[in-house]
Amino acid sequence: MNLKLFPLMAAMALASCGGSKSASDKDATAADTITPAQTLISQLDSVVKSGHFYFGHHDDTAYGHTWKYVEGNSDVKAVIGEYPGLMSWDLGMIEVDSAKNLDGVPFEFIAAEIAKQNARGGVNAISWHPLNPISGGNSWDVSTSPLHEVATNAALSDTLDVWINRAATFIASLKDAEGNPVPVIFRPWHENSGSWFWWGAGNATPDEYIALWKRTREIFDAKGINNVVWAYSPDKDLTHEQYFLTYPGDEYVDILGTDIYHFDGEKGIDQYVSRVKSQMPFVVEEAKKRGKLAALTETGLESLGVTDWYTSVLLPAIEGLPIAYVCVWRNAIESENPNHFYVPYPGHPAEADFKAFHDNSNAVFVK
Ligand code: BMA
Repeated sequence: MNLKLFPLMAAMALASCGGSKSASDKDATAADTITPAQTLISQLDSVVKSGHFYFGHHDDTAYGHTWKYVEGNSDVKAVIGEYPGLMSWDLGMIEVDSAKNLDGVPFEFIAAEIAKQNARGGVNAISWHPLNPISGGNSWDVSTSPLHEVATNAALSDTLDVWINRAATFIASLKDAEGNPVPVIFRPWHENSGSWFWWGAGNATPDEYIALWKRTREIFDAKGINNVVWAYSPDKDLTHEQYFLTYPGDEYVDILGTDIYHFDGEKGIDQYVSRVKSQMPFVVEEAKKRGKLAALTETGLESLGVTDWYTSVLLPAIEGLPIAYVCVWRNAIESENPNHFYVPYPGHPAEADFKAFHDNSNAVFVK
């Protein structure tokens, strides 16, 4: 399904469909209250109201199973002829002023691809896997727990502020060909209900996590950044209470998300479907009550050993759920990580099913 640009809703309607308030919103006069972020919220909302959802893929145009940095390439496009409606990117390493992110993708390239995807009428989402600010290890280094210390460690607090500022500066710099800000979904501090990241459960109390989120938001707001749609995305197997234990609050969040992956191939089908079906309905319900959007912010089956995964597992799992998008993770290059891919590439046995998913579902792709 390709729906070109969804017509943007009338200016006044935008204000009523969510959009957590930023400092710049508060300062704006009535005539210019429609921020780029609100425009994107409206675009996502229109898709949901029409019964569709954006299909997303991480690092889609950066590299694929057999190629790297080939202008215009995309494994999604190679299989179905269109780009994913949403592209996801990661800021990991921007905090230390690196020119490339943790997977080797240059930030200049990311900025250019974000502009191209925006010009196609597509959407961009940004995650962030920053280093551990005490150990200098990666996001998965939980040998130290920075958030237990940040309130009493001024140097650490300063480092965190500098790091968040660098992420904010990059996002503020995202512009289209005319120099207008490009709105993006920003999904920091994700999967925090698990204990694998230094900001996750076990390494931070709920209060410490919420303080981190607020700190992040305050730094962005102080810079007057108005092109960010904020997504909260804890992981799987959460009760309603657990999901909201670390929720920063309606003022800080625009999208209620969840990351749920499919593990264990054929054997794991029932478990995956039941994980989605036990969590997404209350997420969708709460989003609706709060005037927010909902999304399956990360999902997928690595290697697609279940070759009809898209139509026989994913679609039944999300059936009837009004969600703005579903994003699968990256297709790493074969020579570096042969089994790490989430969309089929040409010649893979899941190709025909992915085409059927494109042709027959309400997933949105872009030309
Ligand atoms: C993980 C894997 C890693 C990657 C990280 C950040 O899920 O794909 O190889 O470095 O995401 O993109």
